Amino acid sequence: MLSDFLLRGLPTPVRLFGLVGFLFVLLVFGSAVVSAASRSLAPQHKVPVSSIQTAVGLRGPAVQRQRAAPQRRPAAVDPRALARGIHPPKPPAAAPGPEPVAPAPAVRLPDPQPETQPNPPGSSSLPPLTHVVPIEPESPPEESGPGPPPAEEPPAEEPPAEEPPAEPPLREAGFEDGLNGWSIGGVGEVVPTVVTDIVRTGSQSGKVILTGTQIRSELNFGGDGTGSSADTVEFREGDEYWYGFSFYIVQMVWGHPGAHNLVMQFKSDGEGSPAFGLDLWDVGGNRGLWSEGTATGGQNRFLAPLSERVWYDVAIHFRASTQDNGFYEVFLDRKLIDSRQNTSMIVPTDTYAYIKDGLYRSGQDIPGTSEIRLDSAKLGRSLASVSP
Ligand SMILES: [Ca+2]
Repeated sequence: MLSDFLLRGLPTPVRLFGLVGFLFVLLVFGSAVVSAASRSLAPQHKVPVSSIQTAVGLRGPAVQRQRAAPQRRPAAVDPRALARGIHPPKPPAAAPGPEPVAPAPAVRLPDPQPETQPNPPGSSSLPPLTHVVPIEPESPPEESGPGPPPAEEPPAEEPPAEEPPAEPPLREAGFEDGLNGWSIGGVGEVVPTVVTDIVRTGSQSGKVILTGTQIRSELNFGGDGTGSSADTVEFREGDEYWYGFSFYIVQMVWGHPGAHNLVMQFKSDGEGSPAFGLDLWDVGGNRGLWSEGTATGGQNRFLAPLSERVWYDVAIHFRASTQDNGFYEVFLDRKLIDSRQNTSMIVPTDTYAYIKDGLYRSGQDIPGTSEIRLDSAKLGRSLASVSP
C-alpha cells in the first residue's frame, strides 16, 4: 500500500499520526467529490415541495383563494386535484372512501381554471356562480348579445297617420268677409246672403233660399263678391285640384232625375248642362246625394243618403279634361263615395270649367221652399287642405 511505502522509514508514533492524517484527508476529499457530483445532477430533478403539495391537493392556488368562499367544501376534496385524477391522501378516518367526493365535482369543475378567479375584485362570494369568465369589456364581440340591440330606436315611430298641418288652400271662400271669394255674376233670381245663424267654420256662412218656382241662387267660385267674373277660377285641360265645401240642409224640396236640384256643378264656359253635378234627389227611396252629367258616364248615381239639419263636408279631387283624360273622386265627410277615370270634366265642345255652389233647380217641376247653408269653400292640392 502507498501509505506503508511512504511511511516505512519513520518511527512508529509518527507513522501512526501520518496514517490517521491520510485517512482524514481521504475522507474529506471523498465527501467533496460526492457532493459536487450530486449538485451537478440535481437541477433537473429538483421538485419544490410546494408543487408536490399542490398536486396532492394539500395546498395551492385554489385553496388559497377559496378562503373567500368558505361555503366551499374543505380543501381536502379540492376538485382540481380530482379533475386531474389525483386523489388526496385520504384521512385515516373511516369515511366511506370516494363517495363523499362525488357530489362536489360536477358543478365546480370550471373552478380549476385559475384564470377565471383573478378578475372580480370585490366579488368574493360571486365567483362560484359564474360558469364562464364574465370578464371585462374587452370582449365586446359576442359577450353582450342582449345589450346593444339597436332595435330600440324604431319604437320612436308613432302612428300619427294623420297628415301634418295641412298646407293652406290656394283659394278660400268661407263668408267671413262677406261674399268675397265668390262672384255673383249670373247667380239667378236670388243673391245668396251672409248669415251667422248656422255656420261650419268661422262665424258666418252663406244662406241660399229658393221659394215658389224660383230656379237659381248660386255663387261662382273665385271673385270679389261682385258680378265680375274676372277672378272666377277656371279649370282647363290637365288641371288637377281638390275642391271642398260644406253644406247644411235647412229644408228641401227634393228633386229627381229630370228635375235638376244641383247643390254644386262643374259648369263649362259654353251653354248647356254641366259635365258634372251633385244633386239633392229623392228617388226610389234613395234620398240624398246624387251625381249626374256626362262625366259620370251619363248615369245618375246615388252616392250617399243625407239628412236635413246636418253639416256635410264634400271634397272633389279631379283633373279637368275635354278628351276623357280626366278623372274625379268624390268624398263625403272624407269618405270616398264616387269616382270615375278617363272622363271629361269639361264639356268636350267647351274650353274650360268653373264651379258653382248654391241651388239650381227645375222650379216648375219641384216648386216650394228649399233652403241651405254653404260654408268653407276651398281649392287646394290635398284633401286636408280643402277640409274645414
Ligand atoms: Ca264661414
